[in-house]
Amino acid sequence: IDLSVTWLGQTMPGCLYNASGVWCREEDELEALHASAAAAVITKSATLKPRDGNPEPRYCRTPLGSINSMGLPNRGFDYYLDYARRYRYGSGKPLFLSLSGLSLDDNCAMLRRLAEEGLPAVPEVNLSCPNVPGKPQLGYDFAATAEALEAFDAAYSGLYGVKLPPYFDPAHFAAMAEILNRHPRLAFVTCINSIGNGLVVDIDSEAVVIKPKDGLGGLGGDYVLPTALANVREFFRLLPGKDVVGCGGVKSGREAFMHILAGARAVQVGTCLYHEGPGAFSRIAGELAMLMRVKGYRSLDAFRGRLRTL
Ligand code: RRO
Repeated sequence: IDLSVTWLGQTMPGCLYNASGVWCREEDELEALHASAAAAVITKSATLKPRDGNPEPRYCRTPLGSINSMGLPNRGFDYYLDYARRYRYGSGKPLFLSLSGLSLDDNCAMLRRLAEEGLPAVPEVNLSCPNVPGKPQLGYDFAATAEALEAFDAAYSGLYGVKLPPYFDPAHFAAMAEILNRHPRLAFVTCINSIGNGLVVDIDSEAVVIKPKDGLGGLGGDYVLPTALANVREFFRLLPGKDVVGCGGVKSGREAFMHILAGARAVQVGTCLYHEGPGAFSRIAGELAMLMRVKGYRSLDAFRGRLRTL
């Protein structure tokens, strides 16, 4: 069974890697991902300057997934750029750099720095952080997203991707797709970031479970799988010639299969990785290969995007 994926002008050894934010803030975590069965590595969303993030508790596991309001804690762009300079690209595992500037200027400054270095690392610009108080998610402001993509094109000359928030209405899928399709070097979209500003309530304490924003935070895990699949399938249909990376609710080979059937080129793992650690990648890849064997599929191309309708 062949789980390899060819995209962005290269072939990676599998289809699974981490969702940005999980197991990727520190170099030792990134190295553990690289040493695992993950097929690629993406760094924690970087801001120009290092950030401590929001007050704790800011992450909570729940029976159906997770809620977080980390608030973009990260080592700052220079730290991840330095990691990218030393990264072993020859391993065949691509390195993605997630960028989440606090302003359009910051995002463009990071993209220009990356372009100057001429590294093979690929930027995934995060248009969907739900957790910085006072900063709305860029991906829900269509005019601002259109303006941002124009500026990214001017700042960066290579292929790049964006991390999108979940959308919930066909009119929004269509409007965002029309904007994304104006940009040929926008090679992929990652769907989805966490479902923003959910509220988890603990009955015993009669309280919220995380401190920032009076308990509001981004949902991940089982809560988000159907929303993630809808976003993957709709953008797969609406963005011909671009790739869709599936992210949301993947905890076994079954959900990875669903994402690929819906059109995903590659699949990211967030909440499950947070709870299980990098050993999750070999387990999920083995389960996916077993499911494919039972179904008679020998490659991902044999079923990608072939989801049937009734
Ligand atoms: O750091 C965070 O709070 C965070 C970010 Br930047 C993001 O994009 N998605 C998320 O769930 N948390």
